[in-house]
Amino acid sequence: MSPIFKDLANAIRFLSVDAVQKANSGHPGLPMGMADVATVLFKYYLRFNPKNPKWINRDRFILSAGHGSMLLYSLLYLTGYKSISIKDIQNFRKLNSVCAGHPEYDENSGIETTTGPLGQGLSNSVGMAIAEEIMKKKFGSSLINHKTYVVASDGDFMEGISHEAMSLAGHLKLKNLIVFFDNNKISIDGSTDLSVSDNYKKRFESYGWSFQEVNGHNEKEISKAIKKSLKSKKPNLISCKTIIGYGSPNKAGKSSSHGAALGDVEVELVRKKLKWQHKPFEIPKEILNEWKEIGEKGILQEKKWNQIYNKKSKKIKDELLRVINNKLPKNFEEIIQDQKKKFFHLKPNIASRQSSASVLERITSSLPELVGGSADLSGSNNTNTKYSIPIKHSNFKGNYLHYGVREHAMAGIMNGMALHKGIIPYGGTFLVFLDYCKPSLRMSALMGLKVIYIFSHDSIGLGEDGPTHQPIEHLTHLRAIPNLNVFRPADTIETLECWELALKNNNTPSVIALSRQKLPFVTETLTKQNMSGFGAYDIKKNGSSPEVTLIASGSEVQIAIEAFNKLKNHNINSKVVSMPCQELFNKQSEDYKNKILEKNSIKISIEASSITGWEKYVGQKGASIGMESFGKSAPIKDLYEHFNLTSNNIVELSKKMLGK
Ligand SMILES: Cc1ncc(C[n+]2csc(CCOP(=O)(O)OP(=O)(O)O)c2C)c(N)n1
Repeated sequence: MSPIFKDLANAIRFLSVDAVQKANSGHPGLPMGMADVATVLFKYYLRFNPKNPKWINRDRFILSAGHGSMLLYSLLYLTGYKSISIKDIQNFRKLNSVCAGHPEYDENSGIETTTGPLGQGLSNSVGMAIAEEIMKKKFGSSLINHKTYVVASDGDFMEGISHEAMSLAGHLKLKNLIVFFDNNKISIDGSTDLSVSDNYKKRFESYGWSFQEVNGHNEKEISKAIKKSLKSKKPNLISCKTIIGYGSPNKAGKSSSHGAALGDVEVELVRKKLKWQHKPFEIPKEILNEWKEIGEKGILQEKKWNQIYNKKSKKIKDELLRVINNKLPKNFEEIIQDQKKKFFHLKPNIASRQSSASVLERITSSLPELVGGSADLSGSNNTNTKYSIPIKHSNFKGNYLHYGVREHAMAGIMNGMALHKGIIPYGGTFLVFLDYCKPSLRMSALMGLKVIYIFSHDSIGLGEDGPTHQPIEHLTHLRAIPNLNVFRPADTIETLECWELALKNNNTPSVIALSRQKLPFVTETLTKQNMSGFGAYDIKKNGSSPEVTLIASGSEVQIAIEAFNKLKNHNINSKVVSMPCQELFNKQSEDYKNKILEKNSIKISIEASSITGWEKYVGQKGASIGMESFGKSAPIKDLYEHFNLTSNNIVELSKKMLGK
């Protein structure tokens, strides 16, 4: 006899309860509450193939409420993903277990994104749904036609990012997005009545979503709602009235089931109440078989899709494979070299944000997978070009997203597009507004995604807008994030090189910090080699053993060069190192680093930013010129004088340090 629906759902409940009990930490409440919804989704609707977690046209399943990770691990194990065995589940939360405390993205595991910081998964799912629409337009609806399903909790919807992301999803009418709201009215502090009284129906309808409410423990109601969503012309919220910790006699409906093991005694009581007589981690054969059959349906689904794919032209097949495997077009190298020559010939004195626009203008038409955007600062970030076509709900053929003033959602959505595959997202705002998107940027780095952040107005050099708009500590913050390349190019050539590096790195996101103000062209020689790829290199050198080494980035390289010339007049041999990327420099050989940092010279760094972090390069005997306070509102020239970011200051300091 086939196991009844409740048995399938209870298999999730008990794997979760027992794994949390064994680890003596974790969150049993959510998996117990959402097991029925997940069972309906996986049993009847979700198109996925556990044998190939990377199948491009699979439906995506995102557990935005990442604390309920055991829900996801149970589903992946039960449906037959190789990545998660019963042993892994027994090792929940142990060192190196794939079943980590919160889901950690791995494209081979079925874990579609890293979640845990509430709200991130929701914004990722919007990015995935956008990516699906864009790719559908490009490759045709016979190849790309999947859904994005999400489980989100009260906490997800309290977070600001959810408002930004859901609003944009409504605006874009992302009909293939289906979000299950685990509406259990419980969060950590107790009842959600303590802190929220939103009318979710009105909230979502005002965004332009379709809203349905169901009993989250009623198979038929859940199924009916999903069926209706599949025909919707709008994004879908299915509010599932659930009981957190469902099945626990003493903890169901209470926050005590949210984030701690239930305890041996209570676990036994749950077993009695749900009539589950099996030992921990033991799933009866017929239940496991039925779950495996649910997973096996996907083999046929993918096979059918492969038949469609195989009938496509070679051009379409190759292009789809190229973009989903993150390979740049064959002529990319040529384009970069050609543009480099052009820049070198022209030697433009333009703001690096304009240089970035020139690079984009050159590469956009050859890189159809590039999808740009800005949080309402397109003209200032110079993120759009004459080849940028806005993406609208009526036209997903475009390559440019107007995110509106939604920096946080922009970053979360870019992560979602990169996770989906097939798209290289870049997006812009002012560097100072990093603070408004940092949680998602951190996730780009943690997941190792190719996401490119264009942060213009990168210093007090932006001038009159004043200290609210002038970044000070931001580069230091960024440089402290592991697996993130922070670029700050000095001129057009370096900007091109930094873009090249960002586009070639498939596992590390990039920030390209760009100036508002004009910068002189400083590159002395045309090289095929990407000099910025060394992180730092000599841009000027006087004599074989300089007494002073000046290290600068971006807009301050010109000041260092000015100082270099003045020092020459004082008979002091110096050199200038341009350091567009500290992270790449840190990875060079000791020999290279020693050569650039000139052991026997005194070292002075100059950057219109916090000096924190520069000690590493200038050493104890060195000095750093930078910002040690907030900026001020004034014309740029006055600001650089006021804050002593001048070549005269460098010269005086050098003389003093050399005792001359
Ligand atoms: C950004 C963020 N802030 C705080 C937390 C800590 N936290 C984890 S779950 C949670 C709220 C729990 O309530 P709910 O989202 O309703 O989940 P449920 O209790 O239903 O499982 C909080 C505050 C977090 N994970 N992410």
